[in-house]
Amino acid sequence: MPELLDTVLLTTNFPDLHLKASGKVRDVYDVDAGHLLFVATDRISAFDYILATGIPNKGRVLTQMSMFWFDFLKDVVPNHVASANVSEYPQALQKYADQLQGRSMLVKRAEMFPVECVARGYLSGSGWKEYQATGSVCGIPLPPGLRDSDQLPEPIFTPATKAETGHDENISFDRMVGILGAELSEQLRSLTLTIYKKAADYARQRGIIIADTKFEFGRTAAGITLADEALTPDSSRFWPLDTYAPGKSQNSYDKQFVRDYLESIKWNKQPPAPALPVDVAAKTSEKYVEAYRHLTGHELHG
Ligand code: PZK
Repeated sequence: MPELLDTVLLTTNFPDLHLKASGKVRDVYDVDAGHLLFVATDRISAFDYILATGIPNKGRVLTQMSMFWFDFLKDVVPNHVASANVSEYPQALQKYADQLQGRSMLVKRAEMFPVECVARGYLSGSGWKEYQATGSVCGIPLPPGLRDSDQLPEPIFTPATKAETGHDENISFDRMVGILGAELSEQLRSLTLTIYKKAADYARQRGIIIADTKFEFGRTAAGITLADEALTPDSSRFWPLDTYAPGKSQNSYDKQFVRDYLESIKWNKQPPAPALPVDVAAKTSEKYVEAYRHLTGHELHG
């Protein structure tokens, strides 16, 4: 069987580029007036911390899965991708081709909207907590009697903003309207639900429940544009369909081996975050590659 043998990348190293934004997993660099370089590393976070060990192939899976979804959704929403083929990137980036191949996208600079557009098709996480306390999620009343991880009667839109803590803070649709105005907020809500439904229907037929997902949109010459990563395990909750059983929290498609290991060593969830045993990292890598294969029908290449 052919092996995937790329180098694990924890930290990007582009000494002559300006780092515009850095997340737990992704780094974004300025390129020119119209473009940014978006790079997915192999970092993995669990319980809110970046672990000391990278996951082989994770950055390539995230990038190529986003590219799959951007193409899948291209007739519904324009996206920010200019190219993911390094040979088409500007000359100044060619010396980094080895670091960039397969894990990066040259993207069009967008004017980003400062609201995260979350769609939820199932009750989980902060949504489940809020529902237990209030019967609503982000001000949307839900029927009584729902259990942890139940499918909702209809997917809901639950916007959020980046709080000072770096955590996302759920906001009401009315607060979103206060930030972006009614017309744009309604367009983003409608678009978010349309693309979540289309993607989640497709994924469920291929054995993966996308319980919820976060989109980031901005404005480009093409109009409202889907940016960032899209519909990856890092921006979504992926659950394996074959073991789905509401009434309890679900196993994570991708991170379950990591969470189980961290629980087994009774890490106090304070820094420094531990390293992972090689077998835990390898099995986790296989889950990302498997998710890519299930969704796309293709092996992760190169
Ligand atoms: C942009 N982020 C979020 C934070 C990341 C990403 N096409 C674009 N145009 C302008 N700005 C952005 C994008 C995109 N995508 C997105 N920050 C800037 C973010 C941290 C790490 F990878």
